[in-house]
Amino acid sequence: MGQHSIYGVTFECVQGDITGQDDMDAIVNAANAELRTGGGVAGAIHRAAGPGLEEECRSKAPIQPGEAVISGGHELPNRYVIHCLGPVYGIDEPADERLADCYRNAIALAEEKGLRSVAFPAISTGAFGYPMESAARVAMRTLVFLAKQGTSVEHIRFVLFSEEDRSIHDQALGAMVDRDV
Ligand code: AR6
Repeated sequence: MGQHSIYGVTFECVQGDITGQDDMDAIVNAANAELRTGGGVAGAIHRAAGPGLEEECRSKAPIQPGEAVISGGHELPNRYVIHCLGPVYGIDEPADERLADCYRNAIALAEEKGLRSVAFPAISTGAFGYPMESAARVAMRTLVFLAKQGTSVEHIRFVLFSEEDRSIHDQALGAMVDRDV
């Protein structure tokens, strides 16, 4: 529980809403290929950001599974939104690689912009059907590996809707601590 410092990066898992992360430089969107509003995370982010977000994203779409693009935060409290298209479970294969690509590409964009803090939702685990435990393991494995390699991002927060999902992510993170990845 709480925060873990792993290879110099602070990791944490909290229960909450991805649009309420005022102290983070960027939040990540579990986007659709067209980068439009939708249900779940994408709906919440576009509602909170206002219509300017969809407008800015129009020229960047469509994106492929595993890809990430970055936009301004508009009316959100965050400077940037990083939009990731997760794999549709059972369709976009190999699912674990496409999901790992999302996390790798999101961090690469954050590094390009010199961002220090990024908040992620559990990409692909809602409408796209990725089982929560496996998705959490892929996410943590990928991000801890990036931390080990060295990243300018200092703070990574997972924001999960339910306490159960938070606990699943916290356990997946805990399993990576002290493990040689
Ligand atoms: N804050 C944090 N987590 C949330 C929030 C929120 N406001 N809302 C939902 N979740 P999803 P996907 C959780 O469906 O599976 C959209 O319609 C949710 O419980 O947002 O990648 C897009 O338009 C789940 O665990 O993303 C795409 O078409 C997780 O966030 C498609 O869904 C991801 O759920 C993307 O599907």
